[in-house]
Amino acid sequence: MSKDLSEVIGRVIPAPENFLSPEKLEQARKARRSFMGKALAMGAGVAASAGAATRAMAADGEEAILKLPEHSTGLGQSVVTDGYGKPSKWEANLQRRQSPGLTRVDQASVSFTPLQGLFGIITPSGLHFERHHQGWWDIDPSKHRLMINGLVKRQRVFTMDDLMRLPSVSRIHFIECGANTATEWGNVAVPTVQYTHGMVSCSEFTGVLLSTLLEMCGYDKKAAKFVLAEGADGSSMTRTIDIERAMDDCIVAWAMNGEMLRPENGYPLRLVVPGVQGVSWVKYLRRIEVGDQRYATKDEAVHYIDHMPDGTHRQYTGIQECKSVITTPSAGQTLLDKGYYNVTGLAWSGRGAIKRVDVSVDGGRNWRTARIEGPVLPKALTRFNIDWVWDGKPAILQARAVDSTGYVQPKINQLRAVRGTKSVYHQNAIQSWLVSENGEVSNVQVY
Ligand SMILES: Nc1nc2c(c(=O)[nH]1)N[C@H]1C(S)=C(S)[C@@H](COP(=O)(O)O)O[C@H]1N2
Ligand SMILES: [Mo]
Repeated sequence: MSKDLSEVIGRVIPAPENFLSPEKLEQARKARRSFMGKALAMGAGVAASAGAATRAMAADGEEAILKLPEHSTGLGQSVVTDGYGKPSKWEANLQRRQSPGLTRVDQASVSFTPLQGLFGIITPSGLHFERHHQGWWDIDPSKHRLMINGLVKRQRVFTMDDLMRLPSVSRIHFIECGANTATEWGNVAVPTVQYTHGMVSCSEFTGVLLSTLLEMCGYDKKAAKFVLAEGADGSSMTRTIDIERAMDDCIVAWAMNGEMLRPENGYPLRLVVPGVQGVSWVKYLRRIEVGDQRYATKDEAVHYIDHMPDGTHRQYTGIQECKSVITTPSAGQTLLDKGYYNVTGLAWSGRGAIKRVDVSVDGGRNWRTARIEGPVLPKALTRFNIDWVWDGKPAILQARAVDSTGYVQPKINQLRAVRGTKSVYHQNAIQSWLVSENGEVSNVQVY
C-alpha cells in the first residue's frame, strides 16, 4: 500500500452479536450517513449509539481528543481485588456461543469460538471452543489418576504430582473438531465464521510427552502397535492412536496458555494429539493402554466415520488436512465504506507448517499471496493478512492455504468429487464470503 491509508481506510461492523439484525444494520447505516453528513465530532458516539461496535476513524477536531475525559483527570480503580482478571466490559459481546442452527442439548453439545473477534494465533482460554459428549466436570486433581497398562513391563498409576514432576514441554498447537465446517457439506449457509469454523482453537499446551511415560513403563517396542486413550467422564471417550504418533509429539497436558487447563477443556489432564481431530484429544485422561491392534471403540467404529460414495466407510481418519478461512471480513459483518481493508484470517495443517496462503477477491479467478502476520509453527494456527481496496462492487473473498507437504487446500467441488455428499467430518474446502454492494457479507459456495 503506497497510498496514504488514512485517505482510504474502510470500516467493518464486526458482527458483535451472532450477526446483525436488519434493524441494527439500518441503525448503523443511518449513523454512518449522519456521520458523513456532519463530517465532524461524534464519530465514535454515533457509532456506539447504533449499538454496533465499529472501530471508527476519528474526525478532525472531535471532542474525544480535544476535551480531557474523566479517566484522564480522575482517580482510577484500585488493583483487581477479586484476583483473576477479566476482559473489558466493552468486549462483553465476544463470547463462545451455541449455534442458532443446531439443536441444543446442553450436555452433549458444542460452543463455538468467536473467530471473527480474535487476533494473532492464540485463542484466549475463556473463548476456547467446547465439545462435550456427556457434560464437563471440575475434577479434584488430588483424586485424579492416570494409569498406563497393557503391553508394558511396568504397569503404573500416576498422581498429578507424579506427572508434574516429570520433564515437561510447552508447545503451541491447534485443536479442531473433525466436524468443524461440517455444515458446508450440505451447502447450509451458516451465518457467521463463528459457526462455520469456530470448532478450532489454538493454545500453548504444557505437559509431559506421552513418549516419556511409555518409556518409563517399558512399553513393548516389538509388539506395541497402538495405544488406547480413555477419559474419566461418563461419555467413555476412548480413542485408538498409532504407536508412532504416540511416541512422536503427543503430550499428556495439564496446562493451557500458562495456567492449569480449564475444566471444560479437560482439567486436570488431557491428551494433546497435534494435527489430529479433536475427538482424539481425550479430556479428563485416566488411562493409556498399549496394545497390538486397533480397539474399534464406539467413538471410532460407529461415530467419527464418513460414508464414501462407493459404500465404504472412511474410518480411523485422524489428520486435519490443510485449511484456511478469512475471519474479517466474514459472513455476518458489514462493510460500511468503500476503501482499504486489511483482510485477515487463519490457516493451519495437521501435517505440518503453513507454507503459503493465497487470497482471491473475485471468487477464485485471481490470487495474490498474503502476508504472514506472526509465527509459523507446525500444527498451529497461522495468521495471514492482505491489502484490499473495496470498490463498492460485489466481491467474493477466498483464502487458499498450502502446507509444508505441498498439499493445496481444495475447492468444495474437488472435495465432493472424492468424498461424495454423505460425509460429516473433515471438510477442509476453500470458504467463500460474498460481499454485496450494500456491504453485507454472507456465506456462499463457489464451485
Ligand atoms: N473425555 C472426553 N474427551 C473428549 C470429549 C469428551 O466429550 N469427553 N470430546 C472430544 C471432542 S469430540 C473434541 S472436538 C474435543 C474438544 O475439546 P475442547 O472441549 O477442549 O474444545 O475433545 C475431545 N475429547
Ligand atoms: Mo469433536
